[in-house]
Amino acid sequence: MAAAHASPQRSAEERVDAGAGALLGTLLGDAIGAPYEGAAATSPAKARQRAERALANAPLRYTDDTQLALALGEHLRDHPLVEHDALAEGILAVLEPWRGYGGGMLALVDEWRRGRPTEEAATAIFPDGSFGNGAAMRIAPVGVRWADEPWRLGDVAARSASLTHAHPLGVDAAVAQATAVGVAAARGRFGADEVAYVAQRAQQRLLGELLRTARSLLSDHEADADDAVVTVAEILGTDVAAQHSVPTAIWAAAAAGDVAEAVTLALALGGDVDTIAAMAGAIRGAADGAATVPGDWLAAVEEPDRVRALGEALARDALAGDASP
Ligand code: F2R
Ligand code: MG
Ligand code: MG
Repeated sequence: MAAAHASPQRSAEERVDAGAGALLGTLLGDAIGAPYEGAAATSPAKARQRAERALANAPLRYTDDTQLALALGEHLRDHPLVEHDALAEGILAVLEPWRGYGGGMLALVDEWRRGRPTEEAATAIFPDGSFGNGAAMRIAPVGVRWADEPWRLGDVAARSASLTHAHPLGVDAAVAQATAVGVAAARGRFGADEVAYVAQRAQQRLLGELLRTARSLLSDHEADADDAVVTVAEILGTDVAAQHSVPTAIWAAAAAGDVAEAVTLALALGGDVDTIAAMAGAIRGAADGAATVPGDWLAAVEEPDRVRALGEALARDALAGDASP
């Protein structure tokens, strides 16, 4: 087995809690962020009010981010290396369009339904493939499952992404997000050093530059300052393009002290809030564990027990260290 991101091992109990934290962070960011998808950037103080207003409207439904993370996580239990046709079948079996899906993604699954081979369908809607953040938003399960084997994590993340988001930036950003979750789970921390680690592994020059910028923004600003959040939103972007939301989420995860703060920073950043919050929450949850997630937040969202159980199961599969189903 390859080194776990060149770091000391966490205990098995911590790793299982980290697996649950990564998936619960996805769920919380998605469900609490969803009412604000498309909102303008605001101050951290006003973002805390956004969170309170969302929580007052419980139960909060999750959206495509969590629905697809669940589909991918359940797929990985039987297909730890990812198998395109089986993953497409798993997505088709659960996809509920009312949860809010990207237009390209819905058109792509229609191609699958018509029987188009998955390899062809991946470039049927956008000739270079989608660079939307849909592959990155769902990828926390890969980070949990392959946290101990960084090279395999990259391969599996890329394969899971290319099914639906074949553009090189869609794939590379999903690998970066999976790497962030994996290194956070393995090391039990996610700060400037870990952002640098993720940036070093980027294949696409633009993504690498944006990740290095995210790292430098960490030392330039106090995360809780109003101008810091607006500056980060302007420099890194907050839109649905993977390259304009994955580095932003990675900044929020590294700037935050826990899952709740990571989600609140995403609420302040605005733009594709549910997705940035889901990705930042996943990384912070992997670093800090499910035990740090506020109980009242968990009580407000849909299916926390199912999500926790899947995260724990994937972490146990990782600890067992066997890729054969
Ligand atoms: N779709 C939404 N939110 C809007 C609807 C929610 C609303 N609340 C409601 O009630 O209806 N959110 C979700 O979509 C994002 C993830 O999208 P994904 O899966 O990446 O989709 P897609 O279609 O592949 O890409 C998104 C858009 O990006 C542009 N694009 C992508 N690749 C492109 C390319 N090669 N060339 C040109 N444009 C490209 C297109 O505009 C795509 O539609 C998340 O926010 C999730 O929460
Ligand atoms: Mg969504
Ligand atoms: Mg979104």
